[in-house]
Amino acid sequence: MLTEKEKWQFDLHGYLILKGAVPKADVERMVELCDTWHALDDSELPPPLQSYRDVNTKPTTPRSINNVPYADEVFQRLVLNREIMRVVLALTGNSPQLLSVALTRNTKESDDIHFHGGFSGGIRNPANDYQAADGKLFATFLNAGVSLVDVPAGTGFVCIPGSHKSNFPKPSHVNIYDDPPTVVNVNARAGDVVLFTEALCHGARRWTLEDPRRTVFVRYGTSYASWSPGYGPIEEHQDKLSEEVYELLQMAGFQHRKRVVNELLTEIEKL
Ligand SMILES: O=C(O)CCC(=O)C(=O)O
Repeated sequence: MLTEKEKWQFDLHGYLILKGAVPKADVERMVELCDTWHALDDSELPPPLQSYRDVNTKPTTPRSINNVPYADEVFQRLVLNREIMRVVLALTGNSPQLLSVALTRNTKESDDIHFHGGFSGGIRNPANDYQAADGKLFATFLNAGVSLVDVPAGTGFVCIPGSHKSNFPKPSHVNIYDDPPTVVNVNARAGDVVLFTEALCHGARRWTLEDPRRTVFVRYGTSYASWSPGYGPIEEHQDKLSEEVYELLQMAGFQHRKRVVNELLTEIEKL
């Protein structure tokens, strides 16, 4: 499922770039929906869409609209994207759970996002863990950052490569505007995916273009290590989801193999 080179890269850096993983037509549709919904107040969004933070009280926090797969099938296709799922299945030992899908917009006025993730006081958090052994990688909390626009150098996603394995606290002077090799700024193009473990220390530089940055952050965990009671399908809106997406959103025991996983594995093996 992962090539030897991908395993080496992910283990070394804590992220992979999946170039052109999302079809152009889907990217265009997601941009259209992003612009439509972000023009609305929270009270006007089609249920169960909801902002992560209220724009009226936090106007400079980049606004993320959650639950978007319930409102359009393009996001249901995205969460089952074969390239993304090829990596997610390999990293979760074929036991994934879709945790959240956030359609995010950053403008020139949006705050930058300081480093978070990475070293958490020396104790590994089982809900945000990373390990490698026996030729396999394992991560319990993943984020697929799907870029819907071209991101120029100097803006957007930044991380400290390798920090997912760090055992020492980051010096306080290291910040998101530092240079390589400590800090790397990933310049994705529209349709590219930056897939990283949330154990990686990461953040985002301020957006500098007039045209907003639009990104979908699709978060996955292991189906048996969910750490928030807020996760799982929203039962009263179940009819808006395909069976596959509904099952992907569900918690499941360690030994339970989801049907959607078997379907994906069969399809991926044919590729
Ligand atoms: O905007 C970005 O690329 C970073 C987002 C981020 O920090 C997060 O999703 O936790």
